[in-house]
Amino acid sequence: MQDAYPTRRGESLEPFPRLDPVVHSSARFRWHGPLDECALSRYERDGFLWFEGFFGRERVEPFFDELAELSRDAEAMAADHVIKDPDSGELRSVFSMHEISQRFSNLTRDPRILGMVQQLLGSDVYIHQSRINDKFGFQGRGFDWHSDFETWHCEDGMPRMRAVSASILLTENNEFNGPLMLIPGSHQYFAPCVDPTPEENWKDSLKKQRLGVPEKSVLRWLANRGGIEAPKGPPGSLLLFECNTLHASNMNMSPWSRSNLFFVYNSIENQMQEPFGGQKPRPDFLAHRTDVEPLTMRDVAFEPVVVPAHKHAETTAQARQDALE
Ligand code: 6CS
Ligand code: FE
Repeated sequence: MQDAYPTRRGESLEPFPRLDPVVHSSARFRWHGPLDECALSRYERDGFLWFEGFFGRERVEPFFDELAELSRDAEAMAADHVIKDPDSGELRSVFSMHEISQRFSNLTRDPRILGMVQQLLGSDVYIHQSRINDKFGFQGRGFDWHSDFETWHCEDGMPRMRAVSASILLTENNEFNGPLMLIPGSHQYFAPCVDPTPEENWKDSLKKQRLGVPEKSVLRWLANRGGIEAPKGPPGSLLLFECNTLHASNMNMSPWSRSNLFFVYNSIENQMQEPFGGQKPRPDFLAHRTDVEPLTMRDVAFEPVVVPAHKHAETTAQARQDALE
């Protein structure tokens, strides 16, 4: 089979410009969504859009509480889709939250988020993967540089770059607790990786990623062109990022936890095939491939978006207060 995005072939391959559009415009979706032309072209240029305070803090608190409840449930914590830190045993990621919880499922169909995602992907969409990444105070480990698309293409068989991640902050992200870092413009290139993927790589990679990290010379070249940005803000802030945008995060050196929720939306026209790396497909909780249905907007009245005028010092103080309670 011809592979548009060869990677992990055991040899060093040059990066090359992406073969897919960034905004997959279609007349039906392009002109009927919340994003204006200015936002669409910013996304096209940078590979992400940041909305500080998109939801109010009180709107996302129940999601964090539900996660805290889950972490106290020994049986739930033993499930395959719950990933723990190999050193501390603390929660690192929980996958498939939208299948476990109605509250999370409803949020995937929030009309404002879904409206933007459909506009970017130019079609109906479904959830390819959902997860919470948790970094506890003083110990939460980081994630090395990677493009999610590179993994999803190689390990799950995602054919083209036509997916977008929505990351909703459940706790404040600040410069101390390991916020996500992105390389603006990096989504314009596909950076093939070298080492081949062993079977069941996901059992290790979700704890500590070794494969799927581009070569340092390529990372240097892309970061020198686009710089590095780390959006920071209060709980309820939203980051939309293109599936091929390179990102990473540092360890959490602060006492405050950093919890981010991710919904990965994929175009209904870009469903999984056989993994391009040649291994067995990963489980459905990592890459949804069975009974895929397009999402429909949640049938509720629009809740007004209240954007509080948070100042950084106030939110940091609030995070400190939350940690003490
Ligand atoms: O293996 C995966 O699907 C993923 N791994 C990383 C490091 N980021 C995105 C995704 O959850
Ligand atoms: Fe990632």
